[in-house]
Amino acid sequence: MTSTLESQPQQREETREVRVAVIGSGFAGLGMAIRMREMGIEDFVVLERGPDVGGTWRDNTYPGAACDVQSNLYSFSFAPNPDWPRTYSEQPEILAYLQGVAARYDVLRHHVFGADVTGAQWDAEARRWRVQTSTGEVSARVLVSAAGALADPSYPDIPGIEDFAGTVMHSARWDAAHDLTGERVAVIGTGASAIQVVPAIQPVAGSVTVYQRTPPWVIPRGDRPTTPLERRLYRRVPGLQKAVRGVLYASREFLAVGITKNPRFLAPVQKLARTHLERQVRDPQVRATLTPDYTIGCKRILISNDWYPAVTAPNAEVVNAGIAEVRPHSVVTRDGVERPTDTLVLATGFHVTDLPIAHRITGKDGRTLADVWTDGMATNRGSTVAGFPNLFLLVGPNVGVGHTSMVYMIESQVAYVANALQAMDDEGLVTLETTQAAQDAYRALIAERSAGTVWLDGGCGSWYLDEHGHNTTLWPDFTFRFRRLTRTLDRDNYVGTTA
Ligand code: N01
Repeated sequence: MTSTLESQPQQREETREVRVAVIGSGFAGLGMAIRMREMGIEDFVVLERGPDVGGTWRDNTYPGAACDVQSNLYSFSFAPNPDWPRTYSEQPEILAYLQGVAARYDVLRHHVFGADVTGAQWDAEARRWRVQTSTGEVSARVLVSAAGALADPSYPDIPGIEDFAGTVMHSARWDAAHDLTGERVAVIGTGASAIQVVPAIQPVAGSVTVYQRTPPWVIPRGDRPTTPLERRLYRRVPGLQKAVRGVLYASREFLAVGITKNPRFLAPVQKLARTHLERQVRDPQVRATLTPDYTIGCKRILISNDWYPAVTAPNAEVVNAGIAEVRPHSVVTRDGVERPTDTLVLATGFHVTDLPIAHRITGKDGRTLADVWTDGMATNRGSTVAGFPNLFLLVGPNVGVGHTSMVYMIESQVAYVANALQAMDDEGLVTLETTQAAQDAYRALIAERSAGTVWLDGGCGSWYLDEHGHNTTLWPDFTFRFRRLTRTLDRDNYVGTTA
């Protein structure tokens, strides 16, 4: 489905006016679009830089890409899918699910694909957001950024990497046309993406060398195909699937106790991970290389049954000497060893604490979000920022979760933004802006709850923490507490103006 903006990108000169512009069409942008339609709001546009919906699930097509949260939980609560083929779905099924939801809830006609948002400024006179995109300009009363935290790949700054003569692929920008059969592949990184891609490519590659900076803790993956009986039952008795979802939610929330309250409660999980490693890796030296020296949960807990078998296969090797440089046909480690290499796979993560979209959104006083966040990302409820009227962030600062489904957090935030839109309607408000005091109080709450979490005390460095060592990415508590905080609009924390 196309829109005027999309179909006439060159000819269009006038600015399209909408009530709400949403940036991004992943889980968050779609959830927001669906919710607005439910509220009777049709005057909105979703600006999506890619060619399709799906966000990270459209972009991450590397072999083995899958979700490490069960699909019965990692899906919209209002759109259960009785037909998930596996308990933990793979990327193509999740993308198909999102495409199906977008079609079913009829939000595609609100989309402009190929619309990369290059800038957005608050126009104080018009009291609107002026949004520039690669397909034209939009003027919106309200701007919702659902651009995602795992949207922009982070490329490592390794000497010589730009002169590498072979193929270089980031895990989030996979080139499916490139055949790895028989190649000498170097994988940089051992995070959630690497532990999925390595087992998928190791059987076909000539060799795989994994350059590890920090070993991850890995626990078994309880994945299995769903049975026809299960699927039939879910179709006939939707309440059953809902109950399963509830059980999954509750069991995962137990992890929040250890992660955010007292890391001692993580001891059994760490024991499980250690046993998993010991069972799958016999060689004591390799085992030592693969054993983390920090508390489990400090970095994301990874789940895999085939990571250890893959990295200990005869054609694989884990190297933790550190990369000194990349040469046109090889990788050289700090111990002086040079390994001939055909393809470099960069499983090196994303820009999370330095969100690129933050450089593009300019508030009331002419400063961008990045400018006002130089000493760390701060918001009210992960959703609004003082000095940025009528701007809402989805999957913004301190909304991330490592132990459960991001979709739960997204739905909490979407409800919050919906309440804000409703309040604007009810009170006839033209602008709504959170106060600095509310933002400071929320920041203090995040700092207080982050103290004692395994992310700060677990003995590791991670992208969860910003350059000042503060947690600006994850929600440091039970997720139901975030839902409670965002269930209604904290109206006292906002200043509204009428026409
Ligand atoms: O990225 P990461 P990811 N030289 O940042 C290493 C989600 N996700 O794409 O740990 C050498 O976690 C870095 O080393 P270190 C999920 O939220 C979900 O894997 O910093 N190495 C690390 O090992 C996840 O948390 C699923 O020492 C360098 C790796 O690269 C998030 O995406 C699946 C380096 C980066 O790990 C990101 O995961 C996949 C350098 N210069 C991803 N720079 C699901 O299943 C970085 N590294 C839902």
